[in-house]
Amino acid sequence: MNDRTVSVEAEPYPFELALDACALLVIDMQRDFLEPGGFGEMLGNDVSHLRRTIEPNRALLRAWRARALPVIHTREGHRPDLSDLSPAKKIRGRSKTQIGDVGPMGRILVRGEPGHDIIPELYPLPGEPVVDKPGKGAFFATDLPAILQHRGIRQIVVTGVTTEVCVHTTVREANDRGYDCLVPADCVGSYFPEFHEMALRMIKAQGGLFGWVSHSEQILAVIT
Ligand code: TIU
Repeated sequence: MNDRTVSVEAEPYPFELALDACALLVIDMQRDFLEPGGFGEMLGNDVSHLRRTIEPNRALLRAWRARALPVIHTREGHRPDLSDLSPAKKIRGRSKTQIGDVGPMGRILVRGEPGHDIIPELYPLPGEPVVDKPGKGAFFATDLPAILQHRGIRQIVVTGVTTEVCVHTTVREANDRGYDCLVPADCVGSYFPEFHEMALRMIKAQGGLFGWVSHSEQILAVIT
C-alpha cells in the first residue's frame, strides 16, 4: 500500500484501489436499453430495473472526474452496413425486430442512431474515450486493450448494464487478461433481478472468482 492506494470495503475482502492505475468503465448506458420507449422496453422489459443505476453512476462519475481519474464508456452497436454483425447475433432471439431494423429511436443498435447513444444523465465528457463494441464484452474487437495499456491501467471499476450480460462478459474478459475488477452492485442492473443477484454472487464467489463486489458509497467514502 502507498499514498495513492485506498482500501475499499468490498466482498469477498477489501479492494486495494490504486488511484494511479484504476479506470472507471461504464458499460452500455445507452438510450435504447434504459429509456422508456426504447428498444429494451419494446421487447417487454421493465426499464426501471436499469434506471435505478443512473443516480449511483452519476455520483460515482462526479467523484471520479473530480479526482481526475480515468473514465471510459462503452456502447454496444454496429456499423450502419452491419458488416461487423455476425450472422449468429443477427438471427438470435427470432424477434420480429432485429438489429439494424428501424426501432422507436432509430435503427436498433446501429452507431450514430439516437437510441444507440449514451443517456444524457451520464454523457461522456470530451477526453473520455467511448469504445464502440460489436459484442457483449468490451475487449472483443475493440481498442480498449490499447487504451488501458497506454494509460497504465491495472484495475477496473466496472458499472453499467446489464449485470449478467455485458457487465459480466467484460469482467470475465478483464479478469482473464490480468485486470482486477471491482463491481459496485448499485451501479449495475438487469431486466431480471434474479440474474442480477446471481451474477454478483458469481463474481465474488470462491474467494473472488472474477473480482470484487461493493457499493458506490463504499467507493465514494474513500475517494471523496
Ligand atoms: N449491454 C448489454 O448487456 N446488452 C444486452 O444485450 N443485454 C441484455 O440483457 N440483453
